[in-house]
Amino acid sequence: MADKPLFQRILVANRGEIALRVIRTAQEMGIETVAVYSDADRNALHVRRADRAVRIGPPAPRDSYLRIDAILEAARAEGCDAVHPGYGFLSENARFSAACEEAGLVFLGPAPRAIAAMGDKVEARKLAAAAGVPLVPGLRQEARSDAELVEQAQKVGFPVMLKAAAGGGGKGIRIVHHEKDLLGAAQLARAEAKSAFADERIYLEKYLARPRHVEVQVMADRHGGVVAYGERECSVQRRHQKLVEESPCPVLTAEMRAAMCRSACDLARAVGYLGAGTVEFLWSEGNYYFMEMNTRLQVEHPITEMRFGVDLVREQIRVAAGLPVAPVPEPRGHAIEIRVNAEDPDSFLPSLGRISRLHLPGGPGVRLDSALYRGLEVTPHYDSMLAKLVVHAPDRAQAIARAIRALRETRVLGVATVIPAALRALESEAFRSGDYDTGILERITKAPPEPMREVAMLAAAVARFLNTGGPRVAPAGDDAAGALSPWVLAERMERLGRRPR
Ligand code: MV4
Repeated sequence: MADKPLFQRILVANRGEIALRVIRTAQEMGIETVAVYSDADRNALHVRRADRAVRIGPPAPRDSYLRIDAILEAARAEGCDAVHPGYGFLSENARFSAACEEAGLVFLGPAPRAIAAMGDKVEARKLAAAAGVPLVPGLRQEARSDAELVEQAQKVGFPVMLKAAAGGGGKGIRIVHHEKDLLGAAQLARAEAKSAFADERIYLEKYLARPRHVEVQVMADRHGGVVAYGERECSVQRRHQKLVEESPCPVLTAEMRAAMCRSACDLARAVGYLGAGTVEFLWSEGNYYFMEMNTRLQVEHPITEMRFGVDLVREQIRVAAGLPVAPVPEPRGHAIEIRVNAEDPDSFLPSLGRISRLHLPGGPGVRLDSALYRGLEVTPHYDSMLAKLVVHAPDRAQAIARAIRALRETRVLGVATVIPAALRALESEAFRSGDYDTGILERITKAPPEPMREVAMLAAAVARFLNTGGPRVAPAGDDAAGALSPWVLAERMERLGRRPR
């Protein structure tokens, strides 16, 4: 006989692949789920897979997935006892966490105070400093006067970076190379911060050239227990949108990893954290510096799950129910995640349309977290991420080979995806060497095309298309015959508005 479930019924306040992800774990734990959906998501998989589903409004997020009142009303009407916020939307909204608790619902995340403290980057910096976590040299406080700003900038030395206290994730940052530009930049930064966040406070840090983005996954329980599940390397990004993440970080020594994990746990303890969180660091020339803490489960959490053999959503549910966090298993092998976004692979601009054909990858060490189905309409209302491909292998080289193999198996027709860009990154010398930084994707994207190779591939594809007389369900094979296989050609023709054959 199974134990009594930890909760009766969880409301999943999200959509897409993360809503499905949460529903899956809840089902395994014998917990019922309630989905919420906007009119755009009537036919979505999260709606079909949940035990129940409640419409909360029109497509625009502010009219649906961001409506605290509508979501709490759905939870009340359906008799829920807990709420999972997923990521994005209301996941880092202190008012939502508070409103859940006030409505007698367990919020599967940290308390409002911890969310608010980490949402304020200046407050987070103060807490981190007090907990002995290394910071980028700079101001401990918000810059209260121009004189203070100039004095601090001179002390840490140019270039410096101005950041909005209420910012994060790349919003409201500015690099200043010369003292003569400092006060002008500060004025602009304040104005920008005021209009974007209704909070004009800014602070100053030494600018680190070509850092890596390395983050630590933590989990905290209600009894003072805090654990870390190693790190994730997230430097393969463009304009603060990550594309590929891996774990472990290829350049971390065991000592550095232990120190980062200890710092992350110290910060979590210092803010009285509960549940899953991520402490982001900048890594530069063998040193690490606190950047910010994200008070949610992150998109890239599956690479941690694969390497540690844990289910982080299960742990979130267990600690929220008052159980102590389970011991952390020994990590094994190497994991890589690729985000499958509906975007043009060159410009990274959103690509909209209906998924007309779909072939999803499988095989050893492959996990696909996806809400994709044939017929899905990709609309401009939500994030462009359609799915996440996650692979796990005994070592890094095998993980890269596996990721490339699985990406080549994947076929999404009807919208453009970033799969070609991800393949370019995985195949690049910079990525293979492990010696890369946050500029990697920009450098690869800017690299001049190889005309002869392009021509050769096109010629091979055209020849094959003419020979076969149309698309076949064929493996992509090698570059010349495969990267532009009949499937890919069919996709291109379809995008030109013509049906092949
Ligand atoms: C920095 C930095 C260099 N030096 N701070 C960008 C997002 C925001 N959370 C902080 N960011 C950065 N802060 C100092 N002192 C470089 C970045 C940065 C970055 C950081 C992580 C991942 C990608 C990035 C891309 C450009 C700049």
